[in-house]
Amino acid sequence: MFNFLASCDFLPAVWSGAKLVDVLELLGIPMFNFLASCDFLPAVWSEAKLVDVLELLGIPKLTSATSSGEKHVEFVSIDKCKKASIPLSQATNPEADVLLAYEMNGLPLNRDHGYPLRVVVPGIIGAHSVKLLDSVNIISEECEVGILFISL
Ligand SMILES: Nc1nc2c(c(=O)[nH]1)N[C@H]1C(S)=C(S)[C@@H](COP(=O)(O)O)O[C@H]1N2
Ligand SMILES: [Mo]
Repeated sequence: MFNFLASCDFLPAVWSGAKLVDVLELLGIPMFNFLASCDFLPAVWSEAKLVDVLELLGIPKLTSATSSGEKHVEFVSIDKCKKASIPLSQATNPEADVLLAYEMNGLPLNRDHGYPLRVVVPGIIGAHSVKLLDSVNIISEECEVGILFISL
């Protein structure tokens, strides 16, 4: 056991390195301005909630399967390069807050962030948040998260 643990690299690590904040200070970049110019900070979205859109289309809140047995919601990008799916139960759960967003921080989405419309799925890896959204499909089997070609 001792040797096994010693050879693992998924245990908490002790790093040697410089702190980003110190490097920025040395370069004379005040941290506040640096942060203010970043767009990887939490964003404020203008959006429709996917749960409400699905409800308008006849799929009620907290549905885990349709009458014909579909259990997943698939998102496909305009260029067809990107697709991903989430469980229907998540898509129809108001507390899961899955968004169809058209503005970020009060401005229309730029191309990099998915103009004209993108999905935002909180709580799971970004690959599910399909940008440049083209279609939303109700499907039977979970779709493979796919970058079919290099997109953004
Ligand atoms: N159309 C499209 N959507 C996409 C991607 C992509 O390559 N193409 N990348 C995904 C991945 S892997 C991530 S992490 C997020 C990043 O989006 P953001 O940084 O603009 O929020 O977008 C997702 N949506
Ligand atoms: Mo990603």
